Amino acid sequence: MKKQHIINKLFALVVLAGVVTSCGSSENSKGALGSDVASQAYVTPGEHDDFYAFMSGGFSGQISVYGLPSGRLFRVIPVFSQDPEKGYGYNEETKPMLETSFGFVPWDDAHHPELSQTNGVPDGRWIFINGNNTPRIARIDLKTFETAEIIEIPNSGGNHSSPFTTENSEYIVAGTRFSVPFPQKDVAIDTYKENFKGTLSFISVAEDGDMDVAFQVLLPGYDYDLAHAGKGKSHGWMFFTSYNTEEEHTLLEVNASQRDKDYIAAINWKKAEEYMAQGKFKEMPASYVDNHYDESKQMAFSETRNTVKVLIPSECPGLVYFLPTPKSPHGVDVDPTGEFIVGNGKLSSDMSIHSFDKMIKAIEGEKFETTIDGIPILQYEEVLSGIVAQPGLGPLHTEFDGKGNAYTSFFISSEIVKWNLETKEVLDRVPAYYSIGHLMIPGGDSKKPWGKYVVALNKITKDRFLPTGPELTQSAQLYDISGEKMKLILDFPTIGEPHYAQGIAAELIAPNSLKYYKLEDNNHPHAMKSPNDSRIVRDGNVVRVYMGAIRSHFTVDNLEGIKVGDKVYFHVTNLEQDWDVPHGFSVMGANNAELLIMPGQTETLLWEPQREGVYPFYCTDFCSALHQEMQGYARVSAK
Ligand code: CUK
Ligand code: CUA
Repeated sequence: MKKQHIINKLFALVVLAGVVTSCGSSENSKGALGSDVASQAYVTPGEHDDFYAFMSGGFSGQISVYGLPSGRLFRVIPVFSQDPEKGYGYNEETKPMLETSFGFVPWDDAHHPELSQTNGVPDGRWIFINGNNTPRIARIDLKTFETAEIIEIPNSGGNHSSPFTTENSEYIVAGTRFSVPFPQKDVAIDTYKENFKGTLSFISVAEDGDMDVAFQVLLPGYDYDLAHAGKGKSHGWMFFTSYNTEEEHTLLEVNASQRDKDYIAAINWKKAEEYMAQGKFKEMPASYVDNHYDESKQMAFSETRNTVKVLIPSECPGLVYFLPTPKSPHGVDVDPTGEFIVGNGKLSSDMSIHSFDKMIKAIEGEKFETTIDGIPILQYEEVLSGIVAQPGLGPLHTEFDGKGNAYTSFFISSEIVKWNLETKEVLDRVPAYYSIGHLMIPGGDSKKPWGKYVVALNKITKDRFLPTGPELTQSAQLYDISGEKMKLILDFPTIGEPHYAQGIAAELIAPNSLKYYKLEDNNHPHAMKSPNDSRIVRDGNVVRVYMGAIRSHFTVDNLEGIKVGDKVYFHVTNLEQDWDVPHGFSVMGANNAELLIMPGQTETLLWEPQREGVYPFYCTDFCSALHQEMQGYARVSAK
């Protein structure tokens, strides 16, 4: 309560600051954007945007897809959520995607979308995103914009520092936000120091995208918050921030931030591969599932896994080092050259920037303060490149423009600060309305940022949009960064709480976008290839209705012989072979959702009729002038 009060006061100050700085210019103040600024975000009707932006949907468990610079919303991709618009998580084909070792979990808290990369540059094949709550990582196929795989992360408690990629998506990583008993067991919480451990997971990504838990690194019981991979000269390393290095189990602030410095954990994953090849891992029991959507069968399958390979740093010298970093570092970001490692201590008033070259020298010269569980702690001064002095309050995340500049978000002072990587000099600052969390430059965490825009992903909306009751839309802001000074050019609303986002040039995705599924390649076990395959098959109380959908009728439109207590599976195949002609299907009283079937695809709705009668069904997606005639009846008789 008190905290909220202080935050409100800070807002007032920040708003005031915004008004004051905008007096002399028309920039960045509410409602005062000049027409030249407004036109920069304007995309003429019929024209396309230059970039795709993928925003995490936060606690909606989704990803939303926007165009930049227009801020237009194109699609919401359900990932860790059921979505009645698309039937995802309701139809029989996609339900297995939401299976976990805890059963069906149709919700999660998604924070960080991360595009797959080739040679350190986003390549437009897939986007990954973490489920924070029930630790999972999803892979979304950017040909179809559909979730293709969800893998659970074992031995993790909160999957926050995830899923950041290496330069060729050899691995994506997942670090546990909460340390937990390892392996999980019933112990007193105040035995934290002896029983709780942190794990960092390296998930391999095969050529076809298939994810696997390749290995885990067992670490002290800290909280591992965020990560980013080395690139260029630092390729082969992965950096994770940690806080609560006091290993407290009750995180009232007084406990968890006593220390002057926490750590960035630097993991040499090339070395890890050597240790794996030498068999230096421990095979530990673990229970987790891996769910795949098989595109050929158009169906998801769950597989349970029972073991995981674990590397223990004290038995693997050279695998892990700790870099002392002031005051609860949150984000850790590596610049496009791979030299600067920016760990943002959110309770620190300065920013300490580490040097990769100095880190290697410090390792070679054994400039260690001490070791913890066999992990050397490097001397702070030996790895420090320099300090950005007093840049703002509450630094969180940093992205890069590829021209030697860094852009850091400051939550408490609610601003973006641009500074020079070499000189550590602050070059520009703009207010963000209000309380910015992450920020995103298209390609801004990769080797080659596009560097034209930065998007602020703000935590608080307040008065930026028309009010909608107690819950307001989320607030993003777009700034032009092509000049020396940042210029605010657009406010746009977003879905859920978008933590992080990723952007990519449209031409890397648009030409590969699938237009429809080929009927001849449809190997769904209940697919139809032509209207002649329509039929109704009964096996005990299971009734399968093979139904085609084609403008503008269902190939079975009068259905009799169903009894109360039957399980009726409507296997509906969309027989169209053309772009942008989905059909929908639902039946009155269906107690799950509708289907939305893409051309060439088969989807299944389970209906368990409760009462006798005659029930209409119809197509839910407007498909032709005779869409309204695309309908039928199902008759249900007594048992
Ligand atoms: S984050 Cu997840 S709590 Cu700074 Cu990536 Cu907001
Ligand atoms: Cu098919 Cu409307």
